[in-house]
Amino acid sequence: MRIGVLNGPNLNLLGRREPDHYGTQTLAEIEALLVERAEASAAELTFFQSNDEGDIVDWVQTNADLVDGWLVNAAALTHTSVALRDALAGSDRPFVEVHLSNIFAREPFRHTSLLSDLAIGVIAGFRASSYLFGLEALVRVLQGRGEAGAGKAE
Ligand code: CA2
Repeated sequence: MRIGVLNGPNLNLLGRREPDHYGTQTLAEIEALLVERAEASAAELTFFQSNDEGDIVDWVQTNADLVDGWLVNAAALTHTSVALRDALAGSDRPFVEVHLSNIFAREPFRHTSLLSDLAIGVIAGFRASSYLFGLEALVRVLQGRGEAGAGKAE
């Protein structure tokens, strides 16, 4: 099983600023935790982070046929990007949307996600653990062991 792990703009800065919202772990540390967890499920992870919306859309298009599903923290693009929404929908692969912070406890503009109704599920607010919970949920669904809301991208 292969899973694409996508991180959007500014997440390369994790661990250096805004720990109250995003925790203290760096993106590299979170990726290492995910690799460790994925090994137990015999899942292979492919990581990508970019600050560029076009590069992210290109990466989804290029990898769609190579992965079974996506773990997505689109960061600010969550709230703005029809292009990423369309790319994920077009990939025909299920995805779990994750957020470090609880976006519903923050500014109103973060309460709207252009991705959530396509996702098989959404996990927000558990800092780095959101990724681990998201991976666990995605693996269970891909293995046919878990139930999920019918994500329209599936
Ligand atoms: O809570 C999340 O995971 C977010 O996706 C993070 C995004 C934010 O725009 C979303 O509303 C919620 C922002 C990521 C920015 O990350 C930084 C990390 C350290 C320093 C500055 C920004």
